[in-house]
Amino acid sequence: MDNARARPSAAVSNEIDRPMPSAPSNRIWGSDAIAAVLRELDIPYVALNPGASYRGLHDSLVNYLGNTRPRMLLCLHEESAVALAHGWAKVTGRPMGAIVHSNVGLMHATMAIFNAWCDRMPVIIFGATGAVDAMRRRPWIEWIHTARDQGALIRNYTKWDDQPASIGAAQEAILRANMIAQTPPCGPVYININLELQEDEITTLPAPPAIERFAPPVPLEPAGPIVRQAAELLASARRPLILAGRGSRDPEAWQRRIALAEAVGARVMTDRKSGATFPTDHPLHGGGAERIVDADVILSLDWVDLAGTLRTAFAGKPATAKIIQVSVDQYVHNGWSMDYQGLPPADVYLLAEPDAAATPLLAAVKELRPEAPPIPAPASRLGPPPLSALEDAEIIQVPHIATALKAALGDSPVSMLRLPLSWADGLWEFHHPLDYLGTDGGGGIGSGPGMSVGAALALRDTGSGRLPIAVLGDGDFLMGVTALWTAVRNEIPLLIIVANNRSFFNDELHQERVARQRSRPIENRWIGQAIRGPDIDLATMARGQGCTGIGPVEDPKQLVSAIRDGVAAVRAGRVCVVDVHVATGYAADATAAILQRGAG
Ligand SMILES: Cc1ncc(C[n+]2csc(CCOP(=O)(O)OP(=O)(O)O)c2C)c(N)n1
Ligand SMILES: [Mg+2]
Repeated sequence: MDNARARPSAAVSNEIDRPMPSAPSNRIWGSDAIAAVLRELDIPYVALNPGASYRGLHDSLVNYLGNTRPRMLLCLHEESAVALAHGWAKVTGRPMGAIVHSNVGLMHATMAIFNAWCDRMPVIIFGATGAVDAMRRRPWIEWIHTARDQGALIRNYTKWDDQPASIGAAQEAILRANMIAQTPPCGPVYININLELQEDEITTLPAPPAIERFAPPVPLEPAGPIVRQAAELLASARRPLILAGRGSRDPEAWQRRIALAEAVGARVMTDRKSGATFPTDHPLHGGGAERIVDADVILSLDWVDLAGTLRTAFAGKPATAKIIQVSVDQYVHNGWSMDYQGLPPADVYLLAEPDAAATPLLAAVKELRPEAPPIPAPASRLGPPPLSALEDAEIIQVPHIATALKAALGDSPVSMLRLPLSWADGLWEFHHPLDYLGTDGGGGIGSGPGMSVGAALALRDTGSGRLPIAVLGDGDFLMGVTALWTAVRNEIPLLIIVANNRSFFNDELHQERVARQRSRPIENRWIGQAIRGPDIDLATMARGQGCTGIGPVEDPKQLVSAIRDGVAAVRAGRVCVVDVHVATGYAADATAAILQRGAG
């Protein structure tokens, strides 16, 4: 058959990548049995970049399972394949698959795997290797693409990896991977399926495993004296503070956090490294270092880098408040990466998942203090600059993007999939766990586009009714831009606004700081940093992949209409990139945060 004609048109969504049926046959291969477990586990998608090392599995997914449940999402780079799965997990809390070619594909994927690891997100990565039996290796290519211990490449930032030696072991490995990835602290896992296992014919398909007997464990609610101890501290505190760190996207857990804070009148701080965990316009929300210093009891709900936060607030002196730490994070630490951060003091340590701990904590606190203290009057909010600011401005500043988004969107529900380093706190309020998804986890730029596509897919498939918006830096966008093709190909609506300062600007700030320390010209900070001459036309890059591309928008007076057009395009189901040329420079608080503790 003519290959070109056999390919279905991408324009008809239920025809995307639908294979022609295979002739009925009783013959099966090892990779069919492996693919069958993915179906049993209801893994919805596998994001992949192809490679001969897993051609057996690839065939089984297409011709044995018919490319449905799981369905392939072809990516143009392995880093985007894993980033897509990471973005999916950020919304759903569940893993999807990513498949990467033997060693070389895995090497490309490493940065994204590290991001998922640091973000404690479940992702199941499948890989492959050439024949373990050297007699069966094809000359040259299969030798360079075979490694003795491929998992070693990523073992330091995955929770578990395996290279099973039989079909039964492969099935068990997939079940175990699914459990481990989703057991808090969650994280990426890797299964390497060698060529023989995939490509050898088998006589019988093993019986499907009883999936429900291999489900990830439900996080335990802490109980007993330790909960009582924490509740007593909270209930008797005069100035309690909750540091709401990593949390789930579960709206009920969100409500319990609010109830806990209100029950004891605790102030609540949140952190943009993590997704939204508390309403940012709640009267109890907000504050900075002075609030940490002032508090007499601090409850950390898996706050990322509690020790560093305390050390900064107390200028290196010991924290004066009693500290309650609620986290299971130390279960996943290893000695390679320091993503476990500094060692925080803890007067009471609940080794529990924060969302599971909130229920018994709330009950115990209410028993000790049945009358909740009055809620303070709401503080005045910063919010975006008024629309008139766009009339008066000569150049677009990052906060103006918030102004234009507000004007274009009104109150319609959106999810901020990502906000850039230059975005100041308070520009956008979060009222729901899906209002904001946090950052990359590992501080590896280039993840913005891929994670946004995965998150937008999840928002689409779960019928969230939310418009997915990612505001990305130009450096982040450019490193991962080809992920957008996967969104167009699979009809995943997504709005990307690039806060384009034509620079890796975060690092200009670092060069400026060094120049100041050394009394050297700060005027040179842009060299080796500015993405200029030629300036890159991001809208053209977007259009080249089938997106709607708008911009560059340089005139502040044009910003609202450009973003309105972008929103309309996404509402019509498209992927749209609006390239907004913004001034180089960050809001003062964003600059200070970056220089003290922010991006490197
Ligand atoms: C993979 C990777 N390379 C380099 C860095 C160092 N780095 C941190 S932020 C940044 C600049 C990001 O540029 P952009 O996305 O345009 O944001 P801007 O700082 O300009 O607002 C760089 C290069 C990094 N964190 N990760
Ligand atoms: Mg930039």
